[in-house]
Amino acid sequence: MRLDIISIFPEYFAPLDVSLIGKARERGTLDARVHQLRDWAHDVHKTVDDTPYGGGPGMVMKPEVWGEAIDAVIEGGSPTGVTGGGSPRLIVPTPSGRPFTQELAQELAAEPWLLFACGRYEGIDSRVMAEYGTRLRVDEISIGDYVLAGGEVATLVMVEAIGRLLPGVLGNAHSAVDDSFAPGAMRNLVEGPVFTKPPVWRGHEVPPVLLSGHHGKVARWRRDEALRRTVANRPELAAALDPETLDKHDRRLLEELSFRFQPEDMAN
Ligand code: JBE
Repeated sequence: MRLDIISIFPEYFAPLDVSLIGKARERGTLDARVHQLRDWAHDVHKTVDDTPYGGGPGMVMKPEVWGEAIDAVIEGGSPTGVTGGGSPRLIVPTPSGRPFTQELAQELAAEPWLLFACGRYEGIDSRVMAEYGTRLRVDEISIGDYVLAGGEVATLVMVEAIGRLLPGVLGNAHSAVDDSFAPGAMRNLVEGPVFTKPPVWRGHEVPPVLLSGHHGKVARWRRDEALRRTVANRPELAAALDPETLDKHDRRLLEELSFRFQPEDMAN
């Protein structure tokens, strides 16, 4: 995968040299390039922002500098690179975007080329998204309902979620498909607790069933714990469970757990 990131803070992306993503870059599985937006600003102060039309607080990122930056990155990549003359999918992290999910991470992991445009301040002049929307697939994406200082950390989050799905990036090929939110048997449930040696630590015992060697009982216990945690921490996921995917034991456990919840806890 080819990955370009445009930001006024390229230093934010030092973590891309580390761990799984760092190794994927060394091996060439991931060709990641970080660009300084100000390289395409022409005035002496390398200005990238201006006051918002219509008034209001904060500053808005200027369209001209973004246009030149995005054009240059697209043109620099298409003639010869691994992208085969194609164009990138443009991703703009913003709290007003559609939610980033594991499903979207999987979709993006299948793309040959992604370009992340990291806005600061109150965001990027909306005409930039309109302009590239006529030529590229443009996605405004939010990683969650909180306000970050800019798109950089959201980009890191998405790149990590996408990067670990690339073929050959995870050491254990099964790790990615077992994830709580990956499609499959455990979709819509969060994972239960995990344990390793020693069997007793500071007086806390590992649940004996996990030491029993009884695979069926272990699987049942893990599913019970996943259901308990989902009800406790993610009532909206529990409420959305498809009864068709639940066995008798699941339903009995959920009924037991539901008695402990007030109706307002179950609403969203
Ligand atoms: O989620 N996001 O992509 C964001 C981007 C910029 C600021 N806050 C966010 N939550």
